[in-house]
Amino acid sequence: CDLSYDYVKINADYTSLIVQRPDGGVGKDDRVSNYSPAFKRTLLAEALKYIAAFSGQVAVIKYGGAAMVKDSLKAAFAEDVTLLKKVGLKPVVVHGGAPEITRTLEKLGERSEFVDGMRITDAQSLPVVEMVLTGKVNQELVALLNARSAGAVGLSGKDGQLLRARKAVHESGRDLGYVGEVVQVNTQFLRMFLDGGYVPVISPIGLTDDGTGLSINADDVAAAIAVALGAPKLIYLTDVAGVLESAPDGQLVRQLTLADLDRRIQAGAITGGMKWKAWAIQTALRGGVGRVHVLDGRQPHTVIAELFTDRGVGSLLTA
Ligand code: X2W
Repeated sequence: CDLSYDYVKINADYTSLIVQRPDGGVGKDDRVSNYSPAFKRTLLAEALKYIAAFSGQVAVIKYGGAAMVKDSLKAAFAEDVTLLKKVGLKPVVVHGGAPEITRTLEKLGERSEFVDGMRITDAQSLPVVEMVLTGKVNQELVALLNARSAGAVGLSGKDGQLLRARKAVHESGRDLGYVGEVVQVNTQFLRMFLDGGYVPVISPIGLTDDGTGLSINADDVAAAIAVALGAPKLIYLTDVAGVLESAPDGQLVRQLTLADLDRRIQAGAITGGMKWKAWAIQTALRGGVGRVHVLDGRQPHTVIAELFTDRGVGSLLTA
């Protein structure tokens, strides 16, 4: 069933799909009633097989990009996370928020400068970064999840010393300001929520030993948490279809290994924001995370479509 538009939801009567057309309009597709019983059985059998296999597993999900901007995509993401939790997985959500930080800083008359995807963060901008991430983005997502009774708990890396951090040093020697890297994840604290049936929603702010807050790239935080928890799964929602043969619009690479990824990085085939993500993925795979999924966050419900079907919808990376 290859629909040329975004699937939104099945009608209450289960005979049609509410769909979003490429022009953004919402319409109805009655073809669903024509899908063969064999197709429906196959899809259901696939989904149930994966649901059974994943029960009890931790899945760390990095939420970012377009999925954080458009209301319908935000709602679809919240539905997916809630569903994962309800079928027995233990989702941990790490969110970004770089575009919103940039916009807020601009309103305050500050321009953002990035070095290798890291925002140079001075003493004036750090409270703005925290305000947007922990105060706004985090709490909005917690509210969306809990409107669906997901049991979401908003945390920054400061809470319970969840993310112990140190100042990051850039290879060029350039001072990035209040930018950090993860030194240690308090997994005991996180497990407390997971064991209690809650969904941790984490803002990427770390804390140094002397109590200084540091801003950390959210892709890195997601990888560090997945490694520390021994999570079998790490999922990145991005603004591209997945890993592509060639940027920006090459064929989607459905499966690749860590060695393939290493080769692509060395060949300079991975550029822009994806470079940072690629390093985080290397860290995760080397750290024992079994499967890393790179998904298109511009489409609704890619998380469940990837996890619960044989073919998946994005790129799957394994060690
Ligand atoms: C990031 C934190 C947010 C983030 C920043 O200030 O933008 C650093 O760059 P995305 O949306 O996942 O990029 N921190 C040091 O990583 O957001």
